[in-house]
Amino acid sequence: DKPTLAVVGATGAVGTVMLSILSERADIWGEIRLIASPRSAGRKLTVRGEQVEVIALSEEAFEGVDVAMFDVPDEISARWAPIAASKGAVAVDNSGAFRMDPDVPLVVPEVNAHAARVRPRGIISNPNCTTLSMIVAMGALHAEFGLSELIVSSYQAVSGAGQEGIDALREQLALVAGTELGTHPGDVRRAVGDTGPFPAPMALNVVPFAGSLKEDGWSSEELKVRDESRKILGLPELRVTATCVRVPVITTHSLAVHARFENEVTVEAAHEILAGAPGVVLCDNPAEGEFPTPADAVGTDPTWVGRVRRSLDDPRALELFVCGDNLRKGAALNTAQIAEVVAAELAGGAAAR
Ligand code: 11C
Repeated sequence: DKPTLAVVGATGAVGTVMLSILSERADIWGEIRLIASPRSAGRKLTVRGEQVEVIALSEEAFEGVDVAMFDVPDEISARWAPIAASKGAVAVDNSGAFRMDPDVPLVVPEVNAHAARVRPRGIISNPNCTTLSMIVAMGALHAEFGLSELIVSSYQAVSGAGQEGIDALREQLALVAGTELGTHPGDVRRAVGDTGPFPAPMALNVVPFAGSLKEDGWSSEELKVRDESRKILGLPELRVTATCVRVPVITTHSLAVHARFENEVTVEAAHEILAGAPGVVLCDNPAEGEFPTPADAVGTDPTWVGRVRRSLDDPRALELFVCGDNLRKGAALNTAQIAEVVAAELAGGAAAR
């Protein structure tokens, strides 16, 4: 029998992408049950070409579920993922609620699929979209050269803040389009008024802050990039510094990466590794204007890598630029891939019994 999958948070920005990804990928699931808040119950959504009615989140909703994906805020996951697990489902959670729990693996199938097998709480976490947008490429380079330090700056899309973020940027762009705004201090801020989920206008701007403020001036996003990269790569002492910046892009996060390794590196060797790495596309021919941009990468699955250079002052370091769709590999796709790893394991176990 094919396993039963539950999608919790089916109506959100990531949930919507999840339904289209489930409709595109190999059809390994039996029932796909759509779960959301009571407010959305009764709505009909399309998955695998069929209309499915959304049911309200409740304990009973997890009866008979083998794998339950959660694309909901941290506090909803914190409460409901353990309930799904107690009902016998493997919970694959895309929130920040469990990522750093030592009893919850943090999985990127191209990098550490093996970690998904050990899940004492019945929960597997999906990383933050900023970490995910670079980690497949960094995992491939680490396997060859041995990573010792990461210094990254992110260029994060507004959809990282959900549908509210997308709506805010679209409204702001409509307000500034065709004007002379962006030439005097504060003119964009005054024209835009309410900045929605962001601490400053997103139109005609870049904002050096994402997430919430933590100790010593760091943002939650910056700490997540550090903590999660260490856990996924199995390098608890890895030196990581991140500066997370929001840019006026709808979807697809980018990162400028300075990566230092144990061994000397060459661009040729890095190109060869990246060109052969599953889940990575090398797009690096600046002479022909070829490098990744969010406008080209959006809606695609891979991590796009370009601008690969050896640091001028350090033969052990590479500079590169990566782009990854934050709603696909950064969220829904990676969750779907983890769920597929679990489904394959469950099928193997059933056969063995
Ligand atoms: C952003 N990366 O771009 C965030 C959104 O921990 O899953 C995802 C937050 C998280 O705003």
